[in-house]
Order: sequence, then C-alpha cells, then structure tokens
Amino acid sequence: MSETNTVPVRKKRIYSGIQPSGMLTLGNYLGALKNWVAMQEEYDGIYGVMDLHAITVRQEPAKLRQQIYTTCALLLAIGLDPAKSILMVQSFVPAHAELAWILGCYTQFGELSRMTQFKDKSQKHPENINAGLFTYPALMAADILLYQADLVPVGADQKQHLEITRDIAVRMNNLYSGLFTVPDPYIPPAGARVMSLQDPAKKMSKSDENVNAWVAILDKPEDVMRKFKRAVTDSEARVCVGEGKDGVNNLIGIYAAVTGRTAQQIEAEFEGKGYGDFKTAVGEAVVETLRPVREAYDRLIADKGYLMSVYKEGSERAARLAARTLAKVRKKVGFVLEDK
Ligand code: ATP
Ligand code: LTN
Repeated sequence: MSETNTVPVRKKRIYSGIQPSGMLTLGNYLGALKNWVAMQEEYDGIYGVMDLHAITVRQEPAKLRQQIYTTCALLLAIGLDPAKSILMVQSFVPAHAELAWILGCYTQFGELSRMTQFKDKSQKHPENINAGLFTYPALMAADILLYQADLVPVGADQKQHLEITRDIAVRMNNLYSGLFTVPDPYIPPAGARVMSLQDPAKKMSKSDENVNAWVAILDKPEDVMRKFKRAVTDSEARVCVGEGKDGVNNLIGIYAAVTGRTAQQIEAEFEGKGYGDFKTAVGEAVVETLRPVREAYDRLIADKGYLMSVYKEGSERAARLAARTLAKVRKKVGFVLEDK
C-alpha cells in the first residue's frame, strides 16, 4: 500500500498590535483582543505591544514602562498562549523602525494627510502635532508587512490604516515584484466599534476624561455595574435596534459580543421589559466575561520575571522572521549587500 504524501499546509499568518497607552478598555477587548485569542489555534499569530506608536502622544516614562508590563500581562490573561502565538514588544525589534523609514519614502504626503486618526489626534493634542503622529501609518504598515501577514484583526477605527498598508504593499510590489503579502483586515461582526457609555456618538476610548464613559478590562464588578446602570439611552424605553437610538444600539452590540446572541434574539429576550433590566443584564454579562481575565491578570502581574521572559523570547523569534523580509527589501531597493 502506498502512503499518501501529505504536504504540510502553511498556516495563514496574523499580525496585530495594541498601544500600551493606558488601561485597556472593553472596546479594545471586544474589537480586537478577543479575536486574537479566538484565532490563535487556526492561525500563526504574532501580537505586538506597540511602544513606538505610543510615544506619538507624550507619555510619562515610568508610567509607560509600567504599562508595557501591564499590557503584556493582560494579553496573557485574556488567553494568548506563548506556546501558540508570539508576543513581542515593538521597540525590541529594530527592523520595525528601519522598514518604517523605507516605507515612508514610498508613502505620499497627501495620503498621510487624509488619515482621520491623524486629524483626530492633532485636534486632541494641538500642542504636540509631531512628525511621528503624521507618519504613524508607515510604521504600522512596516509592523504588518515585515511578517508577511495575511490577516490583521482590528476594530473598525483601524480600517483606513489597513487600506493605506495595502496601498503601500501593492505599490512596492509593482516596483519590486513579490516583495510583500497584501494583508486583509479582519473586523469582527459584533464589537468592532464599542461606543462611549456617556456619549454614544463617540468611540469608547481609554483617554476619555469621564471615567463613566468607558469600562476598563480590569474594572471591579461594582464599577462595571455602576457604569452600565448610568449608560445614556433614550426616552423610548424599548430594547430594539433603531435610528436615533445610539445608546441602546451600543448596549445591544456589547451584549451581542459577550453572549454570542443576535440582535433579534436580544430584542425578543427584552420584549416588554424596561431599560433598567436590560442595563443590569448587560452589566452582569460583561462582569462574567471579564472576571476570569482579572483573576488571571492578578497572578501574572505578580511574576515580572515570567512576563519578561515571555516578551523577550517572543521578540527574539519575531526579530528572526522580520530579518528575512528586511534583507529582501534592502536588496530590492538597491542597498549594498553585506556579503557582496
Ligand atoms: P488610543 O486612544 O490611545 O489611540 P486605542 O484604544 O484607539 O488607543 P489601541 O490601544 O492601539 O488604540 O487599539 C488596539 C485595538 O483596539 C485596535 O485594533 C482598535 O481598533 C481596537 N479598539 C480601540 N477602541 C475600540 C472601540 N471603542 N471599539 C472597538 N475596537 C476598539
Ligand atoms: N494603530 C493601531 C495599533 C497598531 C497596530 C499595528 C494594529 C500599531 N501597529 C499593526 C494592527 C497591526 C491602533 O489600534 N491604534
């Protein structure tokens, strides 16, 4: 009997990142992090703590360093498994900065000027509209293209950055064939844009000064409940998706993302019930989702040695993968080669 020759299929590769710029929110969790974990079996995942990106906004050094540790601990607490995925720190792999410079020379001023994140952050920090904030997308493109990623799981706000990454990849491939894999975004069907609980026209953001507007992944259960009970809704008192019902739409979206139910099932569940019952149910479901994360986090943050070993080893593995792409790029653009 002849043996069938099975050729191992290369798993598709994922790259994604998060900035260590503060306490991570329920928006970060539902829009991005939850999917990183869900996808780690099927894909070959590399996940970064993006400290180079974080300094596009002024950070306090001691606080930033602490946030890099807490972000790493949180990523492990939500279930990222270093045996399955790579966890890296962006500044540990200098290839990111090097490729960002090269890609920046193939990115147009006009393209960067159209980025809504640049416009938003310039408005928010008028005293510090720095060059890094402007060229941010070239660094993000470098993060992704260095690893020849097929898929990038992000929240809906990052769609424009994925589009410019694809444009840069296609442009470089047209000039120097076969250089980069052109990545696709993965934006989840529920939870891709979690809105502020106080102003549901705005994205939930960790930098919002009103603490009732956002839920941190590490918030205590009583704080989570309080924030949901105070969430802004409307005067209609009907739990259903609708125009002009941004607050309720947002709560339905959050409930759908944490329970896996559809909007129709949720509307049926709360038929004839008021917003009080609904808000309590959403709060409780979020508390139960976050409880195991908080417990695991408390254990992990106490063991700094372990944390450091994980991101150091992950960054070394990432650096070896990144070096291959960078060598190819250096050769194609015409730099002199080390061995010739
Ligand atoms: P900052 O406000 O400091 O720019 P951020 O939370 O927007 O921070 P990151 O921490 O880098 O930015 O975001 C990590 C991931 O979380 C990204 O994929 C982003 O799309 C996603 N994300 C952020 N906020 C939300 C939200 N409100 N809803 C859904 N996804 C979100
Ligand atoms: N800009 C992203 C964070 C980020 C990222 C990346 C996401 C930096 N580099 C590479 C995916 C892939 C944000 O969420 N603000």
